[in-house]
Amino acid sequence: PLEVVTLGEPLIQLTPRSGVRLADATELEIHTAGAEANVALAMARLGHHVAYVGRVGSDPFGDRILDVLRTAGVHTDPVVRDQDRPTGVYVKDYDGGQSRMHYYRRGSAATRLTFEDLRPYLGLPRLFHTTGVTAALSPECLTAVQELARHTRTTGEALMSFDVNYRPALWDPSEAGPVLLDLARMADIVFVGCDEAHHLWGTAHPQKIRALLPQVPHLVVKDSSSAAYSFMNDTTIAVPALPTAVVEPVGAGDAFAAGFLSAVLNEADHRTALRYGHLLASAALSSVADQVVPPPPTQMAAAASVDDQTWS
Ligand code: KDG
Repeated sequence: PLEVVTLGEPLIQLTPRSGVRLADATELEIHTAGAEANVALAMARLGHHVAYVGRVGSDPFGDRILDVLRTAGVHTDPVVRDQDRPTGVYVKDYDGGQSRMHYYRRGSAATRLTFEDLRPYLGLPRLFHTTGVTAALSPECLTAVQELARHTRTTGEALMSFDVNYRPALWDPSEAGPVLLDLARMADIVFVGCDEAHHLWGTAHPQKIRALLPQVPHLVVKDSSSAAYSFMNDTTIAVPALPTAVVEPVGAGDAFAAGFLSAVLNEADHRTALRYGHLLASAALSSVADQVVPPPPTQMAAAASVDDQTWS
């Protein structure tokens, strides 16, 4: 049976060779990306039954994305192929040692996403997952995310997982702040980074972020490389991040969400869920690709079950 449905815009990612500036590059590698697609792939690779809802163009980039998702075992039947609009693209630049993202996605196929695209899957999964990236793409996309949140809230038939995922290139904090706060308040599981909470809501303090989202059944606050906090009812748990030599950070948040949600679906406790998140984030940080190849489930389980001293 279907466990997870993710909603979003899958992207083609073009990347120069590591360390080469885009302005000097003569070759670009092609990868697939997109926050929700990254979560879908990682969860399918962890053995979950996952479906992806989104839109791509009727172009070779769209073919490629569907091929990558299907090869990983993600169901893609309701992905709409738009005849007129292209698949979204982003280009990663290595400038001065830092990677920067340049979007070529305005007016892409996915900007026409609607709640109707989700219709074939209503009532089926245990969990829906989407992010603030999708909410930022167009008024139609924002409505689709809001309707999904309302649907899960009123029917109670599935959990809604929402990663705040603020992208400054897509909208200003003054516009995004209240919209993303409202969406987070409607979700059952929320992921937010301290840095993005600071940009959006003026606080990077985990307890103060909790005070903004007091009713969220399961709030996860990530303090970049130091720790992640889980707030559930009156309980707070903090788990330190794994020391990792960072090759490239993009995709680590999606990997964290995938690991955490996998543990939730397996009915693991919070500490284990945070550890699964860190384990996958660490794998993503160690690679230039946005999409993570998780360690085999038995290895994950063994790594997550060590005692506190061994973990930190
Ligand atoms: O979280 C990683 C994503 O940021 C990346 O894959 C591209 O989806 C993307 C976005 O919109 O930024």
